[in-house]
Amino acid sequence: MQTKKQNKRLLWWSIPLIAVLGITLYGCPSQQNLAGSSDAAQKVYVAPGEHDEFYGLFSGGYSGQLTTYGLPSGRHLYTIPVFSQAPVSGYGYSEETKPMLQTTHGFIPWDDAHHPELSQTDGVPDGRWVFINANNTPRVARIDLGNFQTAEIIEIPNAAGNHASPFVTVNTEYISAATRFSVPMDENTLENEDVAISSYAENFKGTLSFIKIGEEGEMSIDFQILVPGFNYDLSHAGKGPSEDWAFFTSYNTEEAHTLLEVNASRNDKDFIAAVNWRRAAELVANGEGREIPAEHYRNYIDHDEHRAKSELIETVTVLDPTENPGIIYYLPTPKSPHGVDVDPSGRYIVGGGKLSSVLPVHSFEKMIQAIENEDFEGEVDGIPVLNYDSVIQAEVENAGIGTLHTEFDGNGYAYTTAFISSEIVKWSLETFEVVDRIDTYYSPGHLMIPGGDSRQPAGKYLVALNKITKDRYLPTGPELFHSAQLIDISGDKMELLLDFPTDGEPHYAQGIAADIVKERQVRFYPLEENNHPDAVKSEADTRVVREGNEVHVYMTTIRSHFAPDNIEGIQVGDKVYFHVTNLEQDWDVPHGFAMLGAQNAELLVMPGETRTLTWEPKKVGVFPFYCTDFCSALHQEMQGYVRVSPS
Ligand code: CUK
Ligand code: CUA
Repeated sequence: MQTKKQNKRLLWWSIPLIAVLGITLYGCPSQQNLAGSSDAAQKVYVAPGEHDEFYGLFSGGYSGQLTTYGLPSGRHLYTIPVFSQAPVSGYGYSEETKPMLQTTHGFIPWDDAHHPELSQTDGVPDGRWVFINANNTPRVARIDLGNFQTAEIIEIPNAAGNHASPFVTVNTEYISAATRFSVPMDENTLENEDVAISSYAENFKGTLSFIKIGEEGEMSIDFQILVPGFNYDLSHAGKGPSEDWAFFTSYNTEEAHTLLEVNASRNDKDFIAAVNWRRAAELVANGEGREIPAEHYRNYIDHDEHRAKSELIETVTVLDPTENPGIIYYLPTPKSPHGVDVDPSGRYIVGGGKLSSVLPVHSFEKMIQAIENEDFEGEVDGIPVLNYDSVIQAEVENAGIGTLHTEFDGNGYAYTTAFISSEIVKWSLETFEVVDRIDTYYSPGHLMIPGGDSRQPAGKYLVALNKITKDRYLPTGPELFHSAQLIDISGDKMELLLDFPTDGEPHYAQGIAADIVKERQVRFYPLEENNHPDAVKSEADTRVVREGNEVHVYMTTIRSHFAPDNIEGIQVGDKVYFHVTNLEQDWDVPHGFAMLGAQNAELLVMPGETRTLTWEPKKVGVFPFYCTDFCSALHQEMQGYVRVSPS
């Protein structure tokens, strides 16, 4: 999926396609659904004080964050800052969190986050972490679901745009990444080169990356596979029989570099790349592949010091398929596929044919046979292309127009979004026939069933993540929040239950039973475990220290005062560091810190943590600071002054 604007363009030029197919655009936008019955209301009602059954973890798209909703209520619970600065908490502003946003392009305070993916154990979401990709400056983040905070971000070198990411293998051995845009790469170093864009076909290349996940979740790029200069779109790892494999869609196999909406839609078929990651990993472990210079940052929370640190990594290992046969094969797949989804049994690989009239379903078993029989219809840059007729299991007919993504209910059915015909289509994994369809409002991109891309879906609810909102809510000017729709899939017929607005542009989402995540929750950080070098553990230790032009204020907060609360001896031209330690040892008692004229944001300091805000006073006078979070009846009294004198 592209941006709203690009989608509308896709919609626009796809109209002739619809006519050609002789299918009318149904789901007329003005038609109302029957949701709103007391039955639907009953199903989404979560009484005051009660908890939702599922956590929904939604990507924020161009907000760069990850938002959390309760399901079935659709209540917005929390927003986790990931790739974008968040003034609300000081993420990306405080000295402790700034290193998270470090890249080889410098400090990047924004990105476009598309796909959250839960860690899995034995193919089932385990509630430890959720990963999410940065599409613009290629990165992947890991969020700890114990505290709902970003714990780590790794940059992906030799890539431009990271869209097909970060999908997990069955035991979270690896997560995937891939370049969305191919770029010119030097033959030996893979460094981006200064060449004519028209030399695309000759010079541009792509990479697929496999990021290894350690015991504690630490991320490292184990290897990259060099691939032809297509666009790589989505991925999913296999499971069960296919668990050693991962699948990536590619479009623009035409290798066009201009007006892709026409020039990259010429080929009858593009490819799903099937990668034997297990074999590739073994090759790398045995010393195969080439280690090349490829600087990239790994930013992580140092749990001892409770703050982020940046580490520059200098190399990466690259596997060239021509030198390492057997690690990658192409499955021809009709017309610019978008999503690629593997059913819970691991037997079927479903492509999303954006411009295709049928939904292609490949068979893993047939794929393995075709590889063994060398049943190839050709090769591209040394990568064998399997024979379409030999690997295809079924072409689902009448699955809607503009099919994008598929999830599964674990009861033998698949659900596919159709962007152009604006509907969700339910089909059988046995007969490959459509059994039900429901209109969505409007134009769904991804959909989500809790566990719906795992071995064990909870086939109760489905969330449609719609790209276009129009008239669904009270109008808010030209910009409307995107709309999610909750659909009951527990019966034979899908039933629309609820609309709820979302923040940013949620592309994909994940859902997980609330109990699994609830168990892991941290309520505060023990003060005795805070080894931040600028922490103070009691008011007796608070102090102001001058080092040349730098002034360090070691402060504490506790209901309802700062220590110290009056600070003198600051001069214009100083750089003041407020190191604020929250002494509270209780759940849900952060204190805030805001300084008049501070050039960045506030701080929101969690109980037991230390956060640092800098301030460069420009004027002489006495300036107040205060707590921004209503923490007690005397919150309004929680204030202080800084006196600034001439230098
Ligand atoms: S998505 Cu990223 S452009 Cu279909 Cu996974 Cu929307
Ligand atoms: Cu502390 Cu308000």
